[in-house]
Amino acid sequence: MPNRIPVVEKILSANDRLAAENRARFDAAGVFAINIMASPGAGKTSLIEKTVAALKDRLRIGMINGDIATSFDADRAAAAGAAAVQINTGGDCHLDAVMLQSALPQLDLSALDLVIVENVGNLVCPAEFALGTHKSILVASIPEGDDKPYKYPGMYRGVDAVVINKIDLLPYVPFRLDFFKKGIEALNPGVTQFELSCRTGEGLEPWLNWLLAQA
Ligand SMILES: Nc1nc2c(ncn2[C@@H]2O[C@H](COP(=O)(O)OP(=O)(O)OP(=O)(O)O)[C@@H](O)[C@H]2O)c(=O)[nH]1
Ligand SMILES: [Mg+2]
Repeated sequence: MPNRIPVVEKILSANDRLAAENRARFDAAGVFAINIMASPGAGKTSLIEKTVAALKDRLRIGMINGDIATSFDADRAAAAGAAAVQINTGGDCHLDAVMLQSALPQLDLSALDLVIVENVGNLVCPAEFALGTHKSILVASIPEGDDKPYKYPGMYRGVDAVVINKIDLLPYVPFRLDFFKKGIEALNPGVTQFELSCRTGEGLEPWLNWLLAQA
């Protein structure tokens, strides 16, 4: 009997294959796409509103919002000046590549430079599903508490940038910024970080400049 050489082939999951197709569509259209993830209420839509308002004269921006129900956030992004599409997951706690794929035909990618995807508010599941976007951004916020990197490591590990929002609340909420950042550093060394307030506008400039440079 001949010796057998086992060939271990990495078989892409169905989601990863579809994510690659989404990426190819973005690339073919020359669109830079980001996936914004966070716990509920961290300020994903607020950050998108501020970003669209600040950059809409320089970039043509589309937004795809994933929520279990309502179109509130897509309406907010549209009011800020983005071409906005709503995906209602009907209970699913995250977006996946097939949901994004089915939403893409509703956006004219050839008329856009930047697509911002707002994922479902959740600090666990969205990290596990690639969408095909170029960068993943995690929005953290002061009222969530400074222990979150330690308790939700999967989310902090895989992202390209962390936005720490609601710094205007630092005087009112116990939050050890150094402890929080130490946790991020342990999971994702050297990851790009921003400290800002969507409410006051403080710290938004470095985030906008980074995004412009990426896009
Ligand atoms: N104090 C303060 N409040 C903020 C800031 N950014 C957002 N908020 C408030 O936080 C709440 C949630 O903001 P959203 O932008 O809706 O948060 P989200 O992450 O999109 O929420 P979901 O989509 O429901 O998960 C709103 O009441 C915002 O006004 C900030 O920088 N400072
Ligand atoms: Mg939102």
